[in-house]
This record gives sequence, structure tokens and C-alpha cells, in this order.
Amino acid sequence: MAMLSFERKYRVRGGTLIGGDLFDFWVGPFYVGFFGVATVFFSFLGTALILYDASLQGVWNPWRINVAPPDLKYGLGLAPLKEGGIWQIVTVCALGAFGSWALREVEICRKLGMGYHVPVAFGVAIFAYATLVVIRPVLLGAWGHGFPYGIWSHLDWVSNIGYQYLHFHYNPAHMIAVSFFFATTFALSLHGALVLSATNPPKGETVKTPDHEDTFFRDLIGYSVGTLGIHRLGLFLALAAGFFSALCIVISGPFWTRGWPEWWNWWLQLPIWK
Ligand code: UQ2
Repeated sequence: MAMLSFERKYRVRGGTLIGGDLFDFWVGPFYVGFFGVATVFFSFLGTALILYDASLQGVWNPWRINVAPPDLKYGLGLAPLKEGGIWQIVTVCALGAFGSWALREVEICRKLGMGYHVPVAFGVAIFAYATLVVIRPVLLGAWGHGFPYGIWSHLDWVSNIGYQYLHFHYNPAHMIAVSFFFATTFALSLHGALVLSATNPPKGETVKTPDHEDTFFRDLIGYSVGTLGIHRLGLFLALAAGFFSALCIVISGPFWTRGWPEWWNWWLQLPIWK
């Protein structure tokens, strides 16, 4: 599998953003590039630091490992290694690894003469993460507002922040984000089911074509979004879910400090009730 017949045709030189020809080669099926080296560097360093923090605490249960951000008293300064400094370096490593991975995707897109949809999509996920550990903590004035790196501990963080605003489901941006997540899963289930149904005809029959897919939905609801359209819709729904997720947390604290149920008082304060 490491050298498919078409790989030879598409393993073209160039398209690199940095480093010229230096890292312009493959290792087995993987393109390396400057950003492949950078991704490996940041991933290993970040993972090693998480394991080092676990060793300091003597916590080896994977569910319970926790790399905590600094205390709020350190503000936006650097904290001592064992008091959140590791969390700060791990955060730099995470952003370095994610950003390098995105730029490696860009280099591969350039090599292949493709659009940049995949790195743009991944960029929205990076943006959502950066909102949690950089943008919101900076707006609130302390790295301690970032979330802890741990399977169990990050769940506790989400729960605590939710209760801090009394009832997070009253956050209008959270409502929109959740709706987009549900719409995304709905659209993918429709799409996946439709493609499988068209490509799995009864024994002895030929595979069905896209006009069968269009016709199915025209018969059902009088409308088909189309084979290209469903992928545009899917990308839009997923990116919107990520965008409104970032929005709902960044407005919590920097732009609204009370409980989210209270935000809806604007409705009762409309002049039409007077
Ligand atoms: C479609 C189409 C596809 C699809 C799907 C539809 C042939 C293979 C799933 C139907 C999707 C519609 C009508 C949009 C639904 C809207 C939301 C927000 C979920 O028409 O074209 O291509 O996979």
C-alpha cells in the first residue's frame, strides 16, 4: 500500500511554503515537509511534558491524568513549571502541532493543485481550541481561565463553567452551536445512508447513479440539494457548529458575567408589553 500506482504520478516536487526542497520528500506513504518535522517535534515535546507532569503527581491512570493551568494570581505572566508552567508549554506545543499540521495540509493542497477547503476546515477547529486556551483567557486577564488537560478534569471544567453561568443551555450562541451539531449529524446520516443505499442494490442489479439519489429526495420532499450541494452543506454546517461553539464560550465572561437565563430579560423589557 505504500506505493500505489497513482502515487508516482502525484508525488510531484514543489509547493512548499518554507524550506524549499530540503524536506520535500516522503517517508513511506507520508509526505514530510518542514511542517511534518515541526508537527512531530511539537507532538513529542507536548506528549513528553504531559507524561512528565503525570510522573510529578504520580498519577498514571489515563482517565485521571491532569495537567492544570496556572493559578489566576499569575495573570497573563509565565508560571513556574510545576505550577502551570507545564500547561503553558503544552499549550504552545498543541498550537504549534495543530498549526504545523494545517500548513502541511496547505503544502499538499499546493502540490496537488487542489482548493484549500481541508486546511480551512481544520483551521476552524484550531480556532475553537485557541478560543478556549488563548483568546478567552487573554480577554479575562489570566491563563488560569484555560481548561485543564485531562480526560476527567476537562469534563469537570466544562461542568463548573456551565454552572458558573447558572444554566449554560440558555446561552443563545450555545443554542445555535448545538443546533448546528445536530444538523451536521442529521445531514451526514442522510448522506451516508443515501450513498450506501444507492451503491448497494439487490443482488444481480447494477449500482444506482446520482440521479437516483436526486430522484429519491425529489419524490420524498420535492427537493434535492444535489451531490456537490450536500458536501457544501455539510462543510457549512460543521464549520458553523465550530464557530458558534467558540462564540458561545468567548462571550461567557468577557461579554456576559451574569447567569445566561437572565440574558433573556431583554424579551420582557421590550416596550411592546407597556
Ligand atoms: C441530496 C443529495 C445527496 C445527499 C442528500 C440529499 C443527490 C448524494 C442527503 C438530501 C439533503 C437535503 C434535502 C438537505 C437537508 C438539509 C439539512 C439541513 C439536513 O439531495 O443529492 O447527494 O447525500
